Amino acid sequence: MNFSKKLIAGVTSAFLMLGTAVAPIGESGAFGSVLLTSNAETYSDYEYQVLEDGTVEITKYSGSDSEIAIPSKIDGKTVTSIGDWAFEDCTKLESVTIPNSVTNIDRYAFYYCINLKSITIPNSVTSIGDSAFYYCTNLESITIANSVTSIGDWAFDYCTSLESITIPNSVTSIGEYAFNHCTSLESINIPNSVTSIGEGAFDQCSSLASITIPKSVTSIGYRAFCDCTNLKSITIPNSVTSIGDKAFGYYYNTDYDTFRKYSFNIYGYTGTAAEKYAKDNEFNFIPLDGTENAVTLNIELNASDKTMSAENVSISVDGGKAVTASNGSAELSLADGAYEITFSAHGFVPRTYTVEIKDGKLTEELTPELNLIGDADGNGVVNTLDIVKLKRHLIKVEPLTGYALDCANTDGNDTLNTLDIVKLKRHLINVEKLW
Ligand SMILES: [Ca+2]
Ligand SMILES: [Ca+2]
Repeated sequence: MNFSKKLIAGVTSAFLMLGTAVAPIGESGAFGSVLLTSNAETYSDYEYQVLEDGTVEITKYSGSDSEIAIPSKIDGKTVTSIGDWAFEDCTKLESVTIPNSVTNIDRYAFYYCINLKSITIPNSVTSIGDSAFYYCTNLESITIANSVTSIGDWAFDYCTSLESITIPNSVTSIGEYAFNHCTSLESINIPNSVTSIGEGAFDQCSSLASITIPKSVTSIGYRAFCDCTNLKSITIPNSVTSIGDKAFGYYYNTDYDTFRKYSFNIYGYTGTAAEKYAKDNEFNFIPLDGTENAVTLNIELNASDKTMSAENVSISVDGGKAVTASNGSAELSLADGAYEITFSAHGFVPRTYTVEIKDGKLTEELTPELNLIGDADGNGVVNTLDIVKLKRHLIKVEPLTGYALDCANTDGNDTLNTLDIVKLKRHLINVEKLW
C-alpha cells in the first residue's frame, strides 16, 4: 500500500511536469525557437503568471541564492500564490521568507529543497498543498501561522530532520501521509480544531514517543501511526468513532509487511471504537471511565528571547494516563490520585511536577513553567548573566538549586562544570546554538 501510494505520487509528478512544459506551446500557438521560451513573465530570478483576479503566482524560481525573500509585489501586482513546482529542486536554498500577501502554497512548491533549513509560513496562508515540502530532508523547523486550515497529502513527507512542529488550531484536517517518514519528530500536539487524522499521517515517525489526540477528532485513518516504533501507548478520547486498520500498534519489516507490537497499551473508554480496536487487534486496553472530570493547566514557556509556542509542549503522566493538550494549556482527564507529570518542549528543560487530584480537581493550583536550556537565572533570556550565575555556583558563592541546576546544565550530562560555561559561551557567540 505504501509503495503503491508512492508510485501514484511519482506518476502524478511526471505527468504534471509534462503538463507544465506543454501548456505554453498550446496557448501561444507559436512555432520554432519560440517554443523554447515560456509564456511566463519574468521578474528578477522569478517567473510568474498573472491570475484571473489580477494577482500574481510565482511559477518558477531560477536563481541559486541560499537565502531569499519572495517579493510581495511584482510589477505593482500582489503576489498571492506560490505555484506548483515553483521552487522544486532548489537544492541551494537554505531559507525562504514568504511575504504575508501569499494565501496559497501549491503542490510540490518546495519539493526536494534538500538544504532548506527553516521556513515561516505567514498568517495569510490558508492552505499548504500536497507534497509542498516533500523530501526537504534538512528542514529543522517550520512555523505555521494560525491561518492555515489544511495541510495537504504528503506535505512534509521525508522531512527527516524535523524535530518538532506546531500545528495551529486553525487546522481542521491533516492530509494523508502528511508527516510520513518524519523520523526525527519527537512529539506533536494536534490542536483541538482537527477532526480527522488522515491515512498514514504520521506513518513511520520512528522518534515519536507521545501523541495527544484531542477530543475534536472523530476519525483516525488507516496506518495513521503505523511504524511509530517509539510509541508505546496511545490515549483515545471518546469522540473518536472510527479507527482505520493498523492505525497504531504495528510496525513494518523491510518489505513493508506489518507486524503487531507485542506490547502496546490503548487508553480509552469502554464501548467505544478504541475498545473495539484494542480487542480486535489483541492490544491491552485500559479503561478511563470515571475520569471525565477534566483539569485544565496553563503552561508557560519562559522565553522572552525566543519565539516559542506553548502548543508545542509535550506532556507525559506517570502510568501514561489520559492527557490532552493544546494552545498552551493541558487538559488532564485523570482519576483521583497523585501523579507525576512531565512537561517538555524543544529548547526547554523538561520539568516534572507532582500533582494530586481529588474529586476531579487539583488540590493545588499549578501553572507549569518551563525555562530555556541555559537560562540559569530563569528570566527568559540566555545571556552573560547566566554565565555569571553558573560561575558563582561553581565557586560555591551562590549555589543553584532545583530546576535552576537543570537549566544551567547546558550539555545535559550529570554534572555542572566549566564545560557548561563553554557551551553557554558558544551559544552566545552563535558557534553552537543550544536550541
Ligand atoms: Ca537568564
Ligand atoms: Ca554539564
